[in-house]
Amino acid sequence: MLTAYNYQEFLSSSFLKKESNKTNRDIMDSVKKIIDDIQDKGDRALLGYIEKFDGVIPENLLVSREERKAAWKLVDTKTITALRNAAENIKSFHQKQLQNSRIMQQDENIYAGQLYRPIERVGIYVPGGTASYPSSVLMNAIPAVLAGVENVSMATPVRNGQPINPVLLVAADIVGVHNIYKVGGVQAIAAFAYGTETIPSVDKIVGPGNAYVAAAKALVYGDVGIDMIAGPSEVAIVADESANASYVAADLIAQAEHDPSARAILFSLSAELIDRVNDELKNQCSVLPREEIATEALNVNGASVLVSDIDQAFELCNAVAPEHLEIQTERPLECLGKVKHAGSVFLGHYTPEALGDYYAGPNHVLPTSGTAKFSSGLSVDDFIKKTTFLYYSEAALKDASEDVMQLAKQEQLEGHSRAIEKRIK
Ligand code: HSO
Ligand code: ZN
Repeated sequence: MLTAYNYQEFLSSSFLKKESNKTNRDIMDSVKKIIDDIQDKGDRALLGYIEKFDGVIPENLLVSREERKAAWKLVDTKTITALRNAAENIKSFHQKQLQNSRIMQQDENIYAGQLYRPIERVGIYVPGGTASYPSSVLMNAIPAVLAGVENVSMATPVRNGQPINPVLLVAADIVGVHNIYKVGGVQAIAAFAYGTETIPSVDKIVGPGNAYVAAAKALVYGDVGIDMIAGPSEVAIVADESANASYVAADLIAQAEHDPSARAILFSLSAELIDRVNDELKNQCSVLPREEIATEALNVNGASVLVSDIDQAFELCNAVAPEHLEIQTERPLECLGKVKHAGSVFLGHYTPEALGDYYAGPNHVLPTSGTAKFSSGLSVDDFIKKTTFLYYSEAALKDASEDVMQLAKQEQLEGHSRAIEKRIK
């Protein structure tokens, strides 16, 4: 099931090649046309695209209070409890990410520092179809609300007049999403970016989506902020002889069932473990509701790499910079220092990624496709801006004046120099 590699083979495998965004580029033209249209014509264009792509124009784009209230009656109490408990865990983890504004330099003549201020308006995109996850509502909205965002809106498509999944609406209520709009795809991103008569614009758009949504986010970036352009989900597992093959296989499958292009990589110190994991994969996939998706992902994008020692495992793993990294070894905490690049790390035999996907506290919106080399998972920081401030007394300005005027003259900006000079005379 998993394609077998050794150290050398893996180094030259496709897992370590940068993927181009070519498919995105191919669809850019059509996506740009929709965005331009909505920017120009507002609701009139927006409603036209909703009809074209989703079949029916909802009577009201804004989900009403009554619809949100009614959703609670359609969701069983176990699910509500689980969502509430998950939300509590996620809140308490993200709460500790908050930082106060600070003065970083201070004497009687000079002070300087940073003001931390929330973004005012955020739009969360929630896809329709099979990747429409209530857990993603929690993961995107909680850090925004904690950061102090005044208005958190959400957009999700309504296909052919079908009602929105009530669990999404309940999740949105639990975390305090203010407005929910029945619009999806490129239309939703354009409306959030530029605003229409019924959908106010936001300052930042977050949330996953298909290739069209990703292309739309890339196009509006700069006019508004975006979180990231997410690729297919991936997991890497570093395992030694102490690992349980059935747990390892289960976690590879949990990733693989997301998407046929999901990646699952096992770095193993034991050849025997690889054999046992492959047997387990076969057995466990055969009784999985999403067998077809998982099997395809594992066959096409699944890998096992036999490594000679733990350092070799981490060398390769850091080269992949996986979105999720599980360390199923005897002393996992001792390996944490070897991790250079990964979105989120899961330590030990009883910490499956699924725990983090839903519940434990850390965010599940994470950098994919090797982007963990330069970026981080979603946190309250994504909803905060840092504004620097500065105060100089007359005496302090005098002290600095000669250097500043010299540098201004170097750049031939005499006006700058005089702005100093006027004050020190
Ligand atoms: N593993 C996904 C998140 C998710 N899993 C949502 C289940 N629901 C990407 O990190
Ligand atoms: Zn998942």
